[in-house]
Amino acid sequence: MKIERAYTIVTSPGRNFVTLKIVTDQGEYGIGDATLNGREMAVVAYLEEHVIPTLIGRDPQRIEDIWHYLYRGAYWRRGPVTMTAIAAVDMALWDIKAKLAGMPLYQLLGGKSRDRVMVYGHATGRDIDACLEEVARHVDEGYKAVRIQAGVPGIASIYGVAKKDGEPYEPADADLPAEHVWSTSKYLNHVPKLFAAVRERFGDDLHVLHDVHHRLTPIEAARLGKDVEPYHLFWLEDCVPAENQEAFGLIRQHTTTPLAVGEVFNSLFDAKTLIENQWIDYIRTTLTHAGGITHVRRIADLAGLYHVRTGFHGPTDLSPVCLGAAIHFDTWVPNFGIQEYMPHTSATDEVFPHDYRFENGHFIVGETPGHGVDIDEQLAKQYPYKRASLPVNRLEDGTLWHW
Ligand code: EZ4
Ligand code: CO
Repeated sequence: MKIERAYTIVTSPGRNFVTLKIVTDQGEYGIGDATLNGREMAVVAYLEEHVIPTLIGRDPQRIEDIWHYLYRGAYWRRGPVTMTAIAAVDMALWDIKAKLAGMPLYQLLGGKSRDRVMVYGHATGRDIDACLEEVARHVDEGYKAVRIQAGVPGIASIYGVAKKDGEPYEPADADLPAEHVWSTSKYLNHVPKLFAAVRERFGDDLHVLHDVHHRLTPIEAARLGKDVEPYHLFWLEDCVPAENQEAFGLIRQHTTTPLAVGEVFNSLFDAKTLIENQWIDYIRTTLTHAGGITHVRRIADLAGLYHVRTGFHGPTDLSPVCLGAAIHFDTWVPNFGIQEYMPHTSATDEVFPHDYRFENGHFIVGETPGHGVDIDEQLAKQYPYKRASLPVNRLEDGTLWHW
């Protein structure tokens, strides 16, 4: 069996998605998600110019060999563009292998470790009261876990909170980056009040999460972790940027609030020190941004040795292809923690037909051979690519900060 063709499909049903389709000489095909939010066309160029020409004629069943060919063989290792491109190939090849076996992907990985996959949804509001209403809506919809982000008095716009209620908080169509202004002190004073109000209204059982989006220094993160300890967070996410993995050692000495990190990681080596020192509790790196199933399962296996569990990134800037494959992985992986879930627009769901389903705060994996997600290429053509940028952040004095 040989790979006969491979090509990228770029579509924007609400936001940009890059999909790689690999077709064999026997007519079977697989698809992989190659979406790197805000840098989509860099991955398309990498795939088209440097990856696809090397795939033609190879045996699609040799996933491991192709992975190492693309990783070692590039000479230039790691990096989000490279690892997203490799991930798309890997995901498409696992899709093909599972289809050839006539099995849903989770069976090839080792079968079910659980019947359903707990997810967390996003509750956001411009102030605490609006936020509590959003939490209540999620509880009514069956969610057992909710990420909670509220506007902070004195800060005009903040990560995770839309300008108007009901709108997406990340503009998917900003041609050039918007600029936000950030105040650490106002934020640090406000967040404990938010979680006090959440526990007061919803009691102890709801799992609550919070994303700092890399905005603090280690000692500030240590303070926040301590201040929210009474409210028992499921996790505090990305409390500092993690290029310096040792920073987490300092935070860990100060707080028992569980720590999650890794949505921007692209390699095991981004997480190795964090995991081996038991400085984190959840690793967020999902399939699309870190070399696909082949690499992320190595991360998960290392994590498992140190009681670190998975909590995959699942925003709407990853396509249903990534989410579907992730749900298979979540169903299998022994050290599963939780799966992030931001519902895609109905236009996105129509372009990417899939067999996973949301039920009572959990995902239920599908039984279709492969990863269970397809792409309607005709429909995809109706949604042309449009350049989109994430915002940037500045401190009140103008210093460029982490967004
Ligand atoms: O800002 O995926 O936890 N989720 C997040 C996301 C990220 C986007 C960046 O592309 O932090 O909303
Ligand atoms: Co995040």
